[in-house]
Amino acid sequence: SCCDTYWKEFDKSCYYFEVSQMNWIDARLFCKRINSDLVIVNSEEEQQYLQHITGGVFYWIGLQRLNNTWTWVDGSIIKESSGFWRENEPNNKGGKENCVALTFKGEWNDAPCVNREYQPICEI
Ligand code: 2F8
Ligand code: CA
Repeated sequence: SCCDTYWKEFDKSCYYFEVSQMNWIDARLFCKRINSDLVIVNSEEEQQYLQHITGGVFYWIGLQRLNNTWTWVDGSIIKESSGFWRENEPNNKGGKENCVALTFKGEWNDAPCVNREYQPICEI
């Protein structure tokens, strides 16, 4: 167990589940201030780990739509079809849903990057 106090370990990563809510931009800054970034979900196993631990709470993850492309905070991109989306998502409701959150069941939803406050999950 290499993770610092208050961090949780899974498959060589450490995760910090922050309890205060903020918009996606501030969530990313929050993670950076503690030497991490918003979580990148690289596998079904990681998705399931997050899904188990986050039940009932909405959290930001490190995925955003940039130039119509789903882009992780490390710059890597994914096909929309490879995500763990909630049914009928992403729907870009209102035309401004460019950031991604885990819903209360841990599935992904596109949501507005500002004027919407969820808790950050940071990963190192
Ligand atoms: O029904 C799904 C829909 O729910 C909300 O809109 C009513 C979400 N809005 C926000 O999170 C701001 C939508 O993103 C979501 O698609
Ligand atoms: Ca949506």
